[in-house]
Amino acid sequence: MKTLTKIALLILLLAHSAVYASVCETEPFSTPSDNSIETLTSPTANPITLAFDSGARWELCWHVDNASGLVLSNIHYGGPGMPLRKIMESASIAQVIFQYDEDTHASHLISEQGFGGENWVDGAQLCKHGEWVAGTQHRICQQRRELNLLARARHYRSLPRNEITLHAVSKIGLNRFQQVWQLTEDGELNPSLTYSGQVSRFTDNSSFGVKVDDSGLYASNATLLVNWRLDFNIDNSPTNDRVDEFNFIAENPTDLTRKISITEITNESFRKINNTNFRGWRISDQDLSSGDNGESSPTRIGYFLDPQPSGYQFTQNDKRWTDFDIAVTNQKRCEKLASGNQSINQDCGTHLYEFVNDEIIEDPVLWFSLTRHFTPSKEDFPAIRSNRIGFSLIPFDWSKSSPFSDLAIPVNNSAGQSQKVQSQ
Ligand SMILES: [Ca+2]
Ligand SMILES: [Ca+2]
Ligand SMILES: [Ca+2]
Repeated sequence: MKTLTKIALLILLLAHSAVYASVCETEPFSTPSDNSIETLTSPTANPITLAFDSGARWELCWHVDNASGLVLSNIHYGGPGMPLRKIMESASIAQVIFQYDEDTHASHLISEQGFGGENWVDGAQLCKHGEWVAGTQHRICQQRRELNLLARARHYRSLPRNEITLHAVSKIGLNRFQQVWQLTEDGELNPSLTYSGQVSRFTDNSSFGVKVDDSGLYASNATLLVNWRLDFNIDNSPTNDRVDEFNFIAENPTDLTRKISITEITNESFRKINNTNFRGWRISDQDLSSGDNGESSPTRIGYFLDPQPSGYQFTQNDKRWTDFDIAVTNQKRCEKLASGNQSINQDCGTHLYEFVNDEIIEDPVLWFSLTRHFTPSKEDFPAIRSNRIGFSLIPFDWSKSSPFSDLAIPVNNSAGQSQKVQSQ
């Protein structure tokens, strides 16, 4: 009976994979226009399955866009014994703003230069600890590693938690940018960008740089803002997704307990982080509950955006969207870049401040920014040490109990042997 069930499951999975592969044939993320970044051929999305021994797996598509570099699309996750469920339509970097402390002008790297095209690095030396994943036009690097523990209990062997990371590198001048997407076994998705390279800018003003040699000049400090565009589409039903802001409020400073305040964001808006209230944002499907008593349960399947690493602010007079940490917009196909959007879509708005115009949100898109200030150091000179900027997207009420609990292995102390727990 068990064998028959396994065969039926295998057939279902194979049928699903066949359907899934064709879903990757999506249209290009950005369309070439007269003043666009040079486009030779349209990118084609490539399917990829990332499977863990536990049965958990991710399925998604990837392609290289001239502006954003690596773009993930049609992202699905399923825990052990759980069906694959769609999470996002697409996820990508929507802008990287780079500014030296002494400059008044900032470079908008994604719209002005792009992470794809000539700046994409397909070099063989970049996947030393992983394996290449070949696409139709480019390849990316995939790495696996054990993180921490999924489950630990007395008399049970600890269950390790694994992750698979996708890596893509772009170079602009002497600056090196590595996009990393960490996809964990238990459904967490952690986007990040690592900046490194070589010092290429010096100043004679000690207020704006660091002394790294005897030249009398200072290696310049700079600020980097990264904005990610996350078009959630939970369970492949985009118009019933909603965004809520969470605040954890202590009524007075000496309180050890905090009340949760949840407010729906119904119209396009900008929001800021609030470290005091541990503010975060959840996107969830209004009709989908993981419990059997879905009708009475107030919780819905979703993802929580934890902005905890945020803490710096990038301020520019003419780019007011950078004053905020997150924007929520109603999905529009032509709104792809947080600024300089007209370089790839001429008939669309230019930047986020134009996209956010109080529309009612039917199909939400999150735009999340993180900013870091960095200073070169004498120890690393002439290199710039790696600066990682990243955050977490955490599954929220995705299942009514841990899908990993049946996988724990009890240890038989007397015989010193172990035996797998049968879940059936
Ligand atoms: Ca939905
Ligand atoms: Ca709008
Ligand atoms: Ca959406």
